[in-house]
Amino acid sequence: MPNRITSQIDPFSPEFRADPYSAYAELRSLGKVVYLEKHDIWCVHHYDTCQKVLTDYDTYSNAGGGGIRNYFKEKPWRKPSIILEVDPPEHTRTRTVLSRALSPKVLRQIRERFDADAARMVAEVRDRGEIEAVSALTRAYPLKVFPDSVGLAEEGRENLLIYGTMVFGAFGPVVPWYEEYMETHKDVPDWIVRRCQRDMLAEGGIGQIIYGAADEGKITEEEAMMLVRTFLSAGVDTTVDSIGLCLWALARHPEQYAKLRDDPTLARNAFEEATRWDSSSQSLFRTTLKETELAGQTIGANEKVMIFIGSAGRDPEHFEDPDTFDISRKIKGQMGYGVGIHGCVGQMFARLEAECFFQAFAQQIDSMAVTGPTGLRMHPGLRGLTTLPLALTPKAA
Ligand code: OVM
Repeated sequence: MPNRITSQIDPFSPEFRADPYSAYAELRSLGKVVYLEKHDIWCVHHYDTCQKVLTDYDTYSNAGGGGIRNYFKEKPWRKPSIILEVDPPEHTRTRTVLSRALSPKVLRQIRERFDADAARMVAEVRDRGEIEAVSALTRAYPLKVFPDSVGLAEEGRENLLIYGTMVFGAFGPVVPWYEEYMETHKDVPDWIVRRCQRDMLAEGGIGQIIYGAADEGKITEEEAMMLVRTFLSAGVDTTVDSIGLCLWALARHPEQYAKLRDDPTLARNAFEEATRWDSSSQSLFRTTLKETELAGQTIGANEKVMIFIGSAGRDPEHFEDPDTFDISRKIKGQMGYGVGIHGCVGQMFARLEAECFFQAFAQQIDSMAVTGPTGLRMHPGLRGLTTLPLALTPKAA
């Protein structure tokens, strides 16, 4: 193909994952649309083109699958999601049901429990000196409050994390570790689907709100099960990783954490800034339904496009001084949750969850320091930490 801009950058390589931001800067300097030869896919990495691709659903389809694998050519690993992996008009009905289940009214009722759980979990570690913050806090807290809100029993919740790795691992190319992982945990998908049934979900939870929509005839019983599956697929690892990355960012910027400590009401904005600066969701995929032109580049039909929303957050054409992490920045339209009709349906839930957590943290912790090497998880769908050794200094009682 003539005149196309190509790159050898491999977004699934360990080097890229260790430092995606210098790769993004290189891609942004190459041009608006780049062909990644290693994987035979197109990519966009500026704020404006990311937004363009994500909002033009007539051209850039979700039915081709949420990851690099093209469902128009290959069989999906599980039944495709009935909200993420469909286009309008099918998408509209299921999206409406999920939005209602996560409405402001529902969230207002959940807030109190988020606050209480966050305060309790921070109190449990505040005097311990040194902690491993992922297991003690940033994994433990979402793994408690999210399934509680859905109405899931306590037993076997660690399966949610295993399933999350299966779901987000499937976004990348097939690699040996993934195939082994799928084999080792082959009973987990059935466990998940069982938990999505009506009789497994506690009264008063958001799982039952979904089944309420089935009672009203808005969706079928089977669709209700599939929408609860969406909660269990997309609701845990995403927040584990984004809360973890935010805590890590704060720990590495003591002057920013001091602002939060002195004014815990900054918690929500701090999380918004962390989501712009280092989002757990770095990239999304679309599949072209027809030949199209984007920023002067012709893209054929049935091609995969990788959208680097993690790069959009660092685009100097949209954000002033984008590499600076500043929790009091006025942030407009950061794209860490995506944008358009497929923009994260749980984003208000995620923000609330994080706000309660960082508020509780800032109320109890005076300062913190990273005391050892951190680990980055290496599966392709999400960026996040495996370990974060932290020394905590509590506020004076
Ligand atoms: C779903 C699903 C799974 C993974 C991610 C996602 C980011 C949705 O099962 O619907 O949205």
